[in-house]
Amino acid sequence: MSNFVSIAIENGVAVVTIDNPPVNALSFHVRKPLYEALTALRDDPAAKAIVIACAGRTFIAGADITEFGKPVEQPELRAIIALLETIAKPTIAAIHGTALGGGLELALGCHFRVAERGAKLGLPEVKLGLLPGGGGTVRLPRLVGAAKALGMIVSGTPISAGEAKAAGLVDAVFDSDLLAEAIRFASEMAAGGGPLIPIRDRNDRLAETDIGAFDRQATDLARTARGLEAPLSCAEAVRNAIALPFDEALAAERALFIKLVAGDQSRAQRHLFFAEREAAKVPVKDLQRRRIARIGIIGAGTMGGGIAMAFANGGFPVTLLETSEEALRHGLATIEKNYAVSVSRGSLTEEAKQQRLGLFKGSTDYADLADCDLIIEAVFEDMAVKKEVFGRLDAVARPGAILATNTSYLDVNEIAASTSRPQDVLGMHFFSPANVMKLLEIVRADKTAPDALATVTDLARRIGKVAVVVGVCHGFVGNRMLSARGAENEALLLEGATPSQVDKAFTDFGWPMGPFQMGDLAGLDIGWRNRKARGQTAVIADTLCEQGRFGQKTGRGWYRYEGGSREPVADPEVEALIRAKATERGIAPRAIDAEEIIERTLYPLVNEGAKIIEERIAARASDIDVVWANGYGFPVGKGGPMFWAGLEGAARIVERLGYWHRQTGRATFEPAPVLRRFAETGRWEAL
Ligand code: T1G
Repeated sequence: MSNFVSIAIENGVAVVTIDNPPVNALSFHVRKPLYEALTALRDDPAAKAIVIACAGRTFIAGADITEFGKPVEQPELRAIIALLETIAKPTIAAIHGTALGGGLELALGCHFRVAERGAKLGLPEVKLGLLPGGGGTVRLPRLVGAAKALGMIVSGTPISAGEAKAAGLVDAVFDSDLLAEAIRFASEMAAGGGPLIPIRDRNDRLAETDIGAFDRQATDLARTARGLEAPLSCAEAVRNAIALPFDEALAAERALFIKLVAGDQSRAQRHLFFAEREAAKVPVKDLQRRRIARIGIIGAGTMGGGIAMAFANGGFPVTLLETSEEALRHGLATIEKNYAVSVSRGSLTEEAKQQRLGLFKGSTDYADLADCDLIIEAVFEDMAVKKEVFGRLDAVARPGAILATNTSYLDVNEIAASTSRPQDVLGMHFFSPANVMKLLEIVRADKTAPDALATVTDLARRIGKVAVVVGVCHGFVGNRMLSARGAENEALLLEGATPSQVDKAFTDFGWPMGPFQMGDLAGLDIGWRNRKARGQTAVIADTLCEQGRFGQKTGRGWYRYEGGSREPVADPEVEALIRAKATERGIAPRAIDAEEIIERTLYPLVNEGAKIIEERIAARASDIDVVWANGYGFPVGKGGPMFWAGLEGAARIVERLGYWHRQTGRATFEPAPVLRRFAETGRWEAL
């Protein structure tokens, strides 16, 4: 057969094994021999039943995403599934690991699906800006019902083998020895397991559909799309499965897929898929990782507690250190309360909660950190305090332990210099809430050892984080660019825009919320404290803080929040304050449109990213996209600021930045050389 597909027939059962590491993607070099194997077995009397299985760690994880955008090589996946449905002998998919996308669609072409207990099954195409293009939107509803199928396809979230069995997606779940059990199942089916009805011919589950409920569900899901086309197309395709004959619905699915796969949004989301994986790769090859068994966290406040939970969630024992028994007790109580909330919401079992709480050990004595392999401080954001902590760590931590600071902008080189082991020191900048937010900026200091960096980068994935290695500068990548994005915010208000207009320009762009609503959510006092520490002012925000208007937590900030609601309401008092400050500065208000707001906020964002590439603070432009898509809500359908610069047109960005630079003289608008180079070559690269 081929290196990627093999056949073995034993006791009348043919086993077709796919072996295409690392995830058995349905690349062309798999599809062709697979099609040939199934054609041969369809006509081979020695084969009474056919099992499709995979070697390696997982069943087929989908179509080969690297093939999208290139000429399609026959046979396509759809032809293989159509062939499967002509086979008049039992066909069984034996699923382990993850059956995703085209992998699950291939399994839906079989008469039966069996899975190992730990397997997961899903159609995550929507996360790539696509919809299932191998018949999944038409077959899955016929097996599990339209409502369940709609939820799975629009969310893209896989389900467990147990849930799949309960939903009718798999016919049997085995605790061990999947292949032997699958062969046994196939023999039973061949011996007389009842009629072999392809899913395309099963309509009973569809007939049960409550169309009104379905349409309400689809409408609710559409609200979460936030400008993304794929979720809407997914819902339309499943609706077609209900309303149209099978082949018409299949053709409609194909048309929707062709449109999405060629669109900018899917290109952007596929860019982010590979960018996240690229960001996690440390350039130094064959590095021995350090052994990490126990984690030490210094500080049990909001950040320290969240970081501790992130590691406990990943199964790591955690020693949590505080300065006093009272602070420690409060920190541990907060962690327990957070887990209790997850249990009450049904996202965590009581057993899992107890198991995770069992991983915590509290202490107020630094000596108790001596057996920790990675120690992360999350103490007050003050250099003197950080240096004192690292000085004490240097004295108690075992040789080779990695010492990490959670600082969000302080100089990690300076912190490392306060120890005798700078090679073991790096930054791990988590984003609050640290047990939820996926982004982790790993700060590579000048003397950080490559193996320490690689160890922490691998560890990040084990606790479900998206890691990006960044260099040392004020604010690293994310916060530094956030400052550039916000530099014009008050100028826009003084010149005539309202907070609501600015925020609407952002949400219309696809952001979850705009800068002023975000400030009210985070608390305006945080920025106020940082500005005072750095001797900076913000004429309007400082006045709001002086009036005690810190945002949602005080019921008033840029907006009013009535009766404890989180819904922002425009506040005439704030608009009067803005006008008064403008009048003091002789600024006459003028109409400011959304295009100008985007030019004066997001173009400087891109420009700062170009400077970060120039200074080698980020190794790749795509790393910057990963930071912004995972840590700051940049719309995934636009691929991150640097990918979006290509969509927007870099030459236009350069020209408009130049205009605003001439208008205002402000440095954030001066086009960076790397940006100019990108406009000329289409490539982001340091000069
Ligand atoms: N195609 C090509 N490469 C893939 C791939 C895929 N589908 N999935 C993973 N890789 C690469 C990945 O880039 C990385 O490469 C390596 O495999 C390990 O991946 C017609 C249209 C399966 C849960 O969306 O979710 O089917 O960096 O680091 O953490 O309807 O990979 O080593 O060079 O992520 O163990 C739908 C995508 C496709 C699933 C494993 N399927 N993959 O996670 O490993 S579209 C998906 C994943 C489709 C049909 C439609 C995960 C994983 P490198 P990894 P992991």
